[in-house]
Amino acid sequence: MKIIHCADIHLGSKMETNLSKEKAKIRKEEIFDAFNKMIEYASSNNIKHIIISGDLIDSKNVSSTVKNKVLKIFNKHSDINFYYLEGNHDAHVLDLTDIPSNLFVFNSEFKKYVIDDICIGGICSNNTKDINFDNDKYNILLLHGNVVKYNSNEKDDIYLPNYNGLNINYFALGHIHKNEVINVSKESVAVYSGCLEGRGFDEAGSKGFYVLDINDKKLVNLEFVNSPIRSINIVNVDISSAVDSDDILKNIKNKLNSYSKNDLFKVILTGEYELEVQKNTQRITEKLNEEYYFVKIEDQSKLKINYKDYENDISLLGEFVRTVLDKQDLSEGERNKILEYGIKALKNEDL
Ligand SMILES: [Mn+2]
Repeated sequence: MKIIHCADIHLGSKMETNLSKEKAKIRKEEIFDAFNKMIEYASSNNIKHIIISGDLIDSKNVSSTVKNKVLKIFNKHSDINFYYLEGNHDAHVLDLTDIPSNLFVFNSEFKKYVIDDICIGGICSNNTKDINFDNDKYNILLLHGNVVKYNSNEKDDIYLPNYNGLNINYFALGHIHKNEVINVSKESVAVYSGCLEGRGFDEAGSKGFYVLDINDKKLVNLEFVNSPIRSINIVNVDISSAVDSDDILKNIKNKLNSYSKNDLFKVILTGEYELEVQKNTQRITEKLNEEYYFVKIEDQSKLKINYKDYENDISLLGEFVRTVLDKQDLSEGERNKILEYGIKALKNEDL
């Protein structure tokens, strides 16, 4: 039997960091699209059970339109069962007095549902004392929190050795937005599905859900389906060889060539550039945004200065460079900017 495991969808999330109001609105819809796309995947692959390990909804402050839209999705797919654990963002957000019959909710008390030889249980806390699984089933436990290396009393911390002996075969985890598989023992695995769609550059990389294939009480296959509507990418571009701004733009475009124009990018400029390179990151950003859905540039490149050239230079330029290099309270970025502008000004070059 196949089961989907997802988490941290954050429906209703505002998506306003980085993006314009119009784009944020579209991205907000696209989070729903990603959720619907996963359910479509389930439908077309005849998968009847979907686990949602918390933070389905972004916050308790989402509009009732968002909440109704979520319930409508469950109602629409009445042939699929949804096992939903409330997370730290969406505790008590859905009105549980009138929920669809195919939605099974876990909150503060341990509950479990049996499907043939598989049992799906869940609890909102790291309290283990009420967890009771039979040892003749393949047992899945939904939890929402941080897997930690040392035992801790923090309510969001999950210390896996505390679950030893409870017959758990699959920890369906949520809370960490990056997908990860943690091998616990020969019979047990802990899995973070990560979120379905990256919401910012701290959520770059592959995004999607896991498909568990359980046969005869064994996990015979675990597949990650990477399926974001738009992927979020952080791309390093070394500009050391660039001779001017157009050249930098060309270097970036070459690097972005292998990605979709519909994606979001943070381009990090690295390397050392010559003083003569007129690096206009604002213009480069504008040009890239004409072609790609969203690009922002983080400039970590450095002005190439041969400090030896100025060591014994008694000119004003030499004095200036030495003074700036001696200033201990400047950050690397500030130092570069001051050196660049100062040297150009003193050499009568365009700023
Ligand atoms: Mn969370």
